[in-house]
Amino acid sequence: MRAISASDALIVVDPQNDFLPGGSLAVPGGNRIFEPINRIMPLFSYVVATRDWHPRNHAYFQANGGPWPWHCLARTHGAQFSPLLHDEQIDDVISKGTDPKTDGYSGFAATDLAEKLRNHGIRRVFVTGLATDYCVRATALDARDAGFEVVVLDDAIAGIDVTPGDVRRALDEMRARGVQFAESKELSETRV
Ligand code: VGL
Ligand code: ZN
Repeated sequence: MRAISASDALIVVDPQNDFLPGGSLAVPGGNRIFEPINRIMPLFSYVVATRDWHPRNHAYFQANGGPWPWHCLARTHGAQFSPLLHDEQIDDVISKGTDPKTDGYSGFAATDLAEKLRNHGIRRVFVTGLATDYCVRATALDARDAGFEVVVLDDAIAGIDVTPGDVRRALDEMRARGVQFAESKELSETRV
């Protein structure tokens, strides 16, 4: 069991309509993340959600010569959080991918996420959300680089696997960089 305390934060990466079934860049089985995320949110005193929040001229859209179909255009329905998420439990929302030239995969890229976590006295982050092989991977690795202990919750992530094996490789890379893995059911309240 892992007891959750006030120095732990939950990070929910990109739980947005466009990354879910029916969305323009749907992650297969993406809705699996919501049951565990909604169940564990009450254990945390600080919950942050990131959102992909792209301008139309973002270089990573196919229309602009990049790899991805349109997704998460700022202020559109596709960029909204899924109605399956209990979003009243989110303390802060971090918009990323707003710079047209950089991928914006990581919740730490050109945002104040690290500063917000430090201001809340956070030392360990639990990472959940979409997609394992892009934004979850980048966010978990950057959290390590920023000096946080990082635990990715296996049952609260889902990946794209554009090239089969991408998810496997992302998990291996995270593990090699000191990211830990756990199941949401292993989390418990701190008992005093
Ligand atoms: C993501 C591809 C493009 C993600 C964002 O949230 O993992 N993937 N933009
Ligand atoms: Zn994106």
